[in-house]
Amino acid sequence: PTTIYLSDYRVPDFLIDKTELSFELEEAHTTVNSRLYLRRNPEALDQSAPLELHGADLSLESIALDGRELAADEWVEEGELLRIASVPDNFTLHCVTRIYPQSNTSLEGLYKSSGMFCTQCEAEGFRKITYYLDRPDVMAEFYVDIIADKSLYPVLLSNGNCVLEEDLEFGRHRTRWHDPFPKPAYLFALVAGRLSRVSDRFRTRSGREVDLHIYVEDKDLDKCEHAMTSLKNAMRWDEDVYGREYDLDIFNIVAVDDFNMGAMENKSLNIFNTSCVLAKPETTTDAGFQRVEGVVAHEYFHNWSGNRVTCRDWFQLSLKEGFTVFRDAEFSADMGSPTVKRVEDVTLLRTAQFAEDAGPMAHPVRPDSFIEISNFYTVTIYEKGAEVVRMIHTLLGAEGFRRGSDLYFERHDGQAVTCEDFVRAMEEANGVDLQQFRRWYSQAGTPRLAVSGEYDEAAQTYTLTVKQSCPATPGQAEKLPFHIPLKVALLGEAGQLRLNLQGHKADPDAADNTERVLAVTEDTQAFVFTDIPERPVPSLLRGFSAPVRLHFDYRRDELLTLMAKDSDGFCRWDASQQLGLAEILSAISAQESGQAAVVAEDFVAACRSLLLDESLDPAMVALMLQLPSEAYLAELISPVDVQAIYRAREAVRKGLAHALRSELEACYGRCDVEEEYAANAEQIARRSLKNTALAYLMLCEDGEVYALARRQFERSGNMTDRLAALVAIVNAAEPYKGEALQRFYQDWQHEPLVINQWFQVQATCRLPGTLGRVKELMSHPAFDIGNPNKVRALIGAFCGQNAVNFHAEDGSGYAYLADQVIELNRRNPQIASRLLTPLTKWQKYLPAAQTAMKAELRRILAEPELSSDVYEVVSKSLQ
Ligand code: DPP
Ligand code: ZN
Repeated sequence: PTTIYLSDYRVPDFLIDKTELSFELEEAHTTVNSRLYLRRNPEALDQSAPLELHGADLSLESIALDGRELAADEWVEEGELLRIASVPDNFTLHCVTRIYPQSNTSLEGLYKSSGMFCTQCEAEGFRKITYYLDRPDVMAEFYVDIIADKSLYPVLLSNGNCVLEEDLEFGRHRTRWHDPFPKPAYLFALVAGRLSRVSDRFRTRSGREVDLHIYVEDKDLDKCEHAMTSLKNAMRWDEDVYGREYDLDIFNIVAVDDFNMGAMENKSLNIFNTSCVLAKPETTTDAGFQRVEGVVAHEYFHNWSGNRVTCRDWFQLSLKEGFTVFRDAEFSADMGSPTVKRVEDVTLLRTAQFAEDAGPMAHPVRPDSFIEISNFYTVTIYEKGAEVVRMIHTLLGAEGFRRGSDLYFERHDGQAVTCEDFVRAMEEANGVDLQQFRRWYSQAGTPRLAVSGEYDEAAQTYTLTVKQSCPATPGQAEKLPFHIPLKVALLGEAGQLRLNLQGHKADPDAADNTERVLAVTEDTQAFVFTDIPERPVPSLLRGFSAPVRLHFDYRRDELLTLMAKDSDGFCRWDASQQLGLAEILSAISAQESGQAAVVAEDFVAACRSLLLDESLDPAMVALMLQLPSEAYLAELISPVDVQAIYRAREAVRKGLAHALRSELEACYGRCDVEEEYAANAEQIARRSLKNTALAYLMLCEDGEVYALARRQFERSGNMTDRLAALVAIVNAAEPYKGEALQRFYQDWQHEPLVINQWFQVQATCRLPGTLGRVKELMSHPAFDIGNPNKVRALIGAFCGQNAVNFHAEDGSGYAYLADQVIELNRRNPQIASRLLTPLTKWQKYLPAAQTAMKAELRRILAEPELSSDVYEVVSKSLQ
């Protein structure tokens, strides 16, 4: 496998003005006719370069240039390139290739999923369909014919507008599609199948009537309403917030059961994993509803941030993904509870992304090199990329950011551009200098901020001293200081203090001047606030204003103050997490010295006030009551002793449950209201607190709480409550468990997405014996290793979300994962490589675990025919 470098980027030697494709879909194979209208790129360095087209797993039937069949010595095939040495400056190339979608298990290119044909071309899947310039800076207008049996495949879809429909002989039919917007091959899509649809309309701000369709299997027609509502909300939101309208008369979504990613933003023909589009209360949890809303919006927003303005090369992936995640996060915040959404996103970032940044696969938001681009659809590109865009938003303010995005879209519409182009538009629209800020794109690693505060009573000043540093990452030993927006407030007895920063004017944007964004740009910097009448408690990194690890040596009472009083929801929640961490750390010490863990009275009291305070948002109460996750603790504690962390965390949870039992019961009762299900913020919040209370109550381990869980399991009509009860039952020493799992299966065996939940509940069970059960489930008739959702629900969930069992001291979890990766390596390299993540973090664990994990990585590396996907991750992890 070879490494590809950003620094080697060259403009394409050839451009394609028009691409005509014709697909003849049959049961044994598919024939693809392609006619490419090519010309030399006047900007290419080498004006006599040969034509090199990408192609993979294709069987070429014929190739003709300007109508003349090429002789065998006029072209060569080398690896993934087909080279024609001598071509004119303008010509058409006609290729006929044969492909085998039925046996394509990689789910990349054209493949079959439960009876339907569909495609996934991002990033480099189009080359599995026909020979092409498969790179995002080659954009062509597409005309696509699809021919197939009409009774098996009555619906034939591609991008753009349908311009022809006709019946052919032998029961076949043809549709022709034209997409007027030039696009790179990765946005091409084709769907053929027996599908039903739900339709609606949307009228854009300028009066365009858009037909909206969601295509699903007949049995799923009752699960489309939420996606449709979300789509319309997203279309309106993009008009309101970004001034961006939809640009065609038709917008299609298709749901597919076998899909590597969540969804794909193909122009006007989005293809979705069923798990990200189907929803109804009986089968879908609140989290599922929110995921559908977020993903539908994300893919729709790509129409501007991704399709109209796309990426020059794959190193710029975050240009579209970071920006679009930021856009969908803001959308979800506006549709629901902004603070809850922020806390959830920060939680993901601080666990998964910080871990990635600290591990062997660490890479900048704009990577410098890769072996396999599919490995770079990461939390760094997506979530950290979104944080980088959010910081620009924080630095420029909402209006400044909008000026920047307007300029970006206007200047680059129809182009394939870079992260640099994005930053420059933001700069130029606002007359600011983001030179140092650009380091966020080029430097990997999570910056650390060590902050200290000093109050000078005589001078009435408060000085915050901020030191930044960033650990080395692979290939980047030294880091230069970042430009970090640090949002702060100072809490006094009676509320937030007015902020006068020495040497600075008052912040004109801050309405009451009690919150300020400090520009941290140097290694060490002091910020002096004047006229501070009392010793304040600093509220730091408000709203998580930068993706950094911040340390401030808070006293306990200060954390309790922040937890009870801070007006910033993120900081309030974060204070609760720091207090929870302290409890867990002290429980670990207690265990080491053979003592029982005791939860501190003041922490119990703080949690009690949360439970009793009915004025608080129940969703926030639920989040604050949840102790830092094992995954987050693994980021904070070194080395990671998985078993000790798990036992300590459980001991603290148990301590809280016993101390707060009556409050938890009362809270449960208050939240347990009979109402018609709605996926709105208010109801979701209530269910979230109710189920948090239930999980705690289960730790009291008696018949009364078990009865409560059973009752909830048996009576609830929505999947959120039903599944939460099932999780509680499965994780308890509850004899009813087998029966509950059985019932759940009986009730839902006809719903694959629900059965995925059923697999996941069992795979994430914390009790001993889980690996054995997971192995048994792999031969359950409902399991299918070819279906990525099933693999994620069972194998992925066990290895990624069940630390205490995956890290079993006998190494059985590691060996299991390696076996699965080896099995999936050939079948579906993307999924195999994705599954590997937990093994790559070996450096964090105790020596014995490290040895066992590395041994499994070596075993994988020794396999013959490793895919480039798996090879890259394993070899980098062992470096
Ligand atoms: N389908 C993926 C996403 O939308 C890749 N573009 O993020
Ligand atoms: Zn995306």
